[in-house]
Amino acid sequence: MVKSAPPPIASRKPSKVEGIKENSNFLREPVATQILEDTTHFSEDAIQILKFHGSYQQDNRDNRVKGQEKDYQFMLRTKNPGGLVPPQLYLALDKLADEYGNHTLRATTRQGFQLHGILKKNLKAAIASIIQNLGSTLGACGDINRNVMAPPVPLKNRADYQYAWEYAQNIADLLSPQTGAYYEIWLDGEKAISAEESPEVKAARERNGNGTIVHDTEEPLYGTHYMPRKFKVSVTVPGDNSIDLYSQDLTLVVITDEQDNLQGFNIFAGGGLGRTHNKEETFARVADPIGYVAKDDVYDAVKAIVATQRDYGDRSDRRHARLKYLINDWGVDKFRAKVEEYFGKPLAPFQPLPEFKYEDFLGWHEQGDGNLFLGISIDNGRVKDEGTFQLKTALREIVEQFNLPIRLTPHQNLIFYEIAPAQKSAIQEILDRCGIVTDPGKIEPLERYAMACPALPTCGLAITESERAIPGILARIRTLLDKVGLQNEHFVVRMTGCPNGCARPYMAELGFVGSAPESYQVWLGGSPDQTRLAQPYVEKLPDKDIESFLEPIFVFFKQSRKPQESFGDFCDRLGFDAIREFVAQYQPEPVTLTVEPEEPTLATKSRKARYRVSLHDDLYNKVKTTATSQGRSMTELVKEALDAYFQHLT
Ligand code: SRM
Ligand code: SF4
Repeated sequence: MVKSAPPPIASRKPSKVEGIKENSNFLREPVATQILEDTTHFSEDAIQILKFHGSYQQDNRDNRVKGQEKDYQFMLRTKNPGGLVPPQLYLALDKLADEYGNHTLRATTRQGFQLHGILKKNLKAAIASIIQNLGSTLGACGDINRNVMAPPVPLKNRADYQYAWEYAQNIADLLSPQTGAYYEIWLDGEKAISAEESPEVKAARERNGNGTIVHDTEEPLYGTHYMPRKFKVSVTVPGDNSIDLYSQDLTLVVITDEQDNLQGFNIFAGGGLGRTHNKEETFARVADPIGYVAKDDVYDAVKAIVATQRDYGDRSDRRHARLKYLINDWGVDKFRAKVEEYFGKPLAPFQPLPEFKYEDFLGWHEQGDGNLFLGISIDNGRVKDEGTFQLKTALREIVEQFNLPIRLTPHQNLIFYEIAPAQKSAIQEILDRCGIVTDPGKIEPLERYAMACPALPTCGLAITESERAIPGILARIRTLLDKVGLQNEHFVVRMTGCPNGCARPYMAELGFVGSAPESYQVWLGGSPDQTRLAQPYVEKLPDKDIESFLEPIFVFFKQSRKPQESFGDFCDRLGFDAIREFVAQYQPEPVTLTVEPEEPTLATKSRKARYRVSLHDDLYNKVKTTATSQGRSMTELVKEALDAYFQHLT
């Protein structure tokens, strides 16, 4: 096979960020200079480079006041391959959240933690503390390989799961940036105390492999410009879709023989979800099967894919720069052929796989070696103390007392593992005392399977609320399901405050994507196991109209579903034309509003008078919303409206 030709000179002007990366001296400037300045925020160029160090400049959007400086603060994101958070790191993060952050931690959809609300003057101390406590934020954001995901379930008797953890860590090491900038800036040049990477990985990183390496640079794999855009990898086992594999740039699926020996990996590539409203050329896309690689060649194959995207990904238009667009524009065959040039030989054919399923591993389980694990649900990933709900306290106490490792899940939950059976009751006692439900059967299933991104007030790109809105919206959906006679029904609901898709709404059965203030684009038809892309059904659904919008669809589902068919599968099978047709002819059952006399009269007191008025949903909802917004009762409002009407008549 011929050596790969040098990358083409870009025919179009590179984007501004490409210049910022080139001038950064491998991620040093302008961050290194500006971190020493007594200011509240960084320059635009520094903000771009800071992302590679795992931090975003944000401002508290609740505190914006016209004419005043923004309330600048920083988000820090940790990189935890396979979701592993050692106990020491957890305690450090818990402390940092109180010392410098907003007193919460947020488990992310890629198995990391985020801290919010850190002031610039505290950023260095916070990052240094994370590094000194066995963590890292390097490459958690920016145009580089992001956190490598793997199923969080600690099944010690399943060799394939152990391989997934091992290779998630090794791929993370293989693709980690080599610049000294991170330790120079945040640790004053001290070397970090971190686990030694495997010599096999080190050798693989340095191997040239037909042009996968950029010679004579501090970053042999990335070069001066790093990747055209973020790059996302996961490693999983056949049948386990807890990592949402179809949404990743690159997924490796562990293939073992009958004796559980590792043989190699199936490769999927080209998934990605970010898009922009009203820009058809941007879209969510599911990954394609690419081929199979034997275990000894896996690092070279990963490097070949990274090099293909590095050299041929779009560097002029950042909206078209993800690997999914390259694969979409080229087609899988051309992409595979280019990867094989860098790889130096053909990829083997993709091996047959069972169906992929989603499981959340909540509650108490045996981990396969006599010890236990416990999956704890975290609503939208937010670890906090609030009233009688003391999740942050509970997690801290458990880690302090039992020194347990944590695996963050790709669904914003966490798993404690290596629990000796004798420790179970004491751990349960802490959780009970702190008001944390551990029996998954007792968690409202809509909440259990839902996810929402942070959105307002921290995310600069949010168009609508998400994390703060979803509890109310799920409660309204539950009320509606009860009303139409679907009491025990549940499905996967995911919400984001904008179309970037951080909570992977396009893979949900019901996806809400912020599209205008207080309005959402609604996606229907994803599968309960996240193996199929949903489709957009409406562009702008005002939050207040959720009930009147969903009711006919739920009624149609109830009437026409197959036994056990899920909501997403139903929408996909019937298609939007059939759903729209049903909705158009749907006559809602009238809702009864009880109007009571304001001041009971002697006559009515004795017989408890109640007068009933029937309203259709839209009018009922209008009355309800107006009454709520005015802080008045619905009865009062209806009475006033009727009085006005009769006055008008006379
Ligand atoms: Fe994301 C940008 C939060 C997972 C697609 N994402 C952002 C930023 C940093 C906003 C910004 O650029 O200013 C958000 C910070 C909000 C805040 O206040 O904390 C943000 N993304 C998140 C997290 C925290 C959401 C969560 O609920 O957990 C997730 C962090 C994961 C991690 O630990 O690394 C997160 N983001 C995702 C995912 C899901 C995934 O990776 O599995 C996606 C969709 C998959 C994909 O990448 O295609 C995702 N985030 C984006 C995009 C769109 C990328 C694109 O290709 O168009 C942006 C915007 C961008 O990159 O320009 C973005
Ligand atoms: Fe922000 Fe949009 Fe991501 Fe939500 S989906 S965190 S609003 S970028």
